[in-house]
Amino acid sequence: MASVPSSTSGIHLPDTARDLVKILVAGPFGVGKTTLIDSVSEIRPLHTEERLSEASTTVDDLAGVREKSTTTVAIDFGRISLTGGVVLYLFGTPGQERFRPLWQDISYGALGALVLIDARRVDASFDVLALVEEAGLPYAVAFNDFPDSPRHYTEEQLRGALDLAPETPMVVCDARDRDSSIDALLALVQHLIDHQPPEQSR
Ligand SMILES: Nc1nc2c(ncn2[C@@H]2O[C@H](COP(=O)(O)OP(=O)(O)OP(=O)(O)O)[C@@H](O)[C@H]2O)c(=O)[nH]1
Ligand SMILES: [Mg+2]
Repeated sequence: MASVPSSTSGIHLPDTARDLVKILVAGPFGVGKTTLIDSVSEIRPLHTEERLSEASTTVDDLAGVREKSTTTVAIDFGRISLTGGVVLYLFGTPGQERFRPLWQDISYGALGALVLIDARRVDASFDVLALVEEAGLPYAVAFNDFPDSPRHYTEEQLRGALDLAPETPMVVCDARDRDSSIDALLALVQHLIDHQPPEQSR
């Protein structure tokens, strides 16, 4: 199982880098994608944040994310090196529907996706899950834990609500916490290793 070396800093790739993997961090508006990439990236992350304006309130659904003041308008980008020479290049997708035309370009060449979910508004994730499935990307889902997230649902109920395949990893994370976010990415990496197509198996 991959893990993270104790020291991962600096802009240069470690000499041990062997497998460079593009990963999408996807999810609906305001679920914590930018926050997760910020918390795990060993390089200064690239963000394309713009302030939410009055004008956007008629276009963007702010339900559940009232306190949000900025939004990603193109991509987030970060990098994290794991042990065993695996380096993840993290591409955060914009959450808002009006930026969907960017999706095909951003997802090009990705090996998998970590789909962040907000348990307070699970239905907001359906579009993104459909996009990831249409793209044929293997994925893991991570419930980003907000203080008022409902805690009474069973794993079975959550899997049922999202219509997840039994093998799809489902974890809970706190996108603000590096270790917790890395654990979510590791669940995805393990899934990719376990389900890689036969021709890529070594
Ligand atoms: N309590 C709590 N707040 C969080 C967590 N993750 C993100 N936030 C807050 O939620 C807000 C949304 O986070 P972002 O990271 O901007 O969300 P996003 O998915 O990138 O949003 P868009 O790019 O606009 O789609 C921010 O104010 C974060 O500080 C979390 O795990 N717990
Ligand atoms: Mg964002």
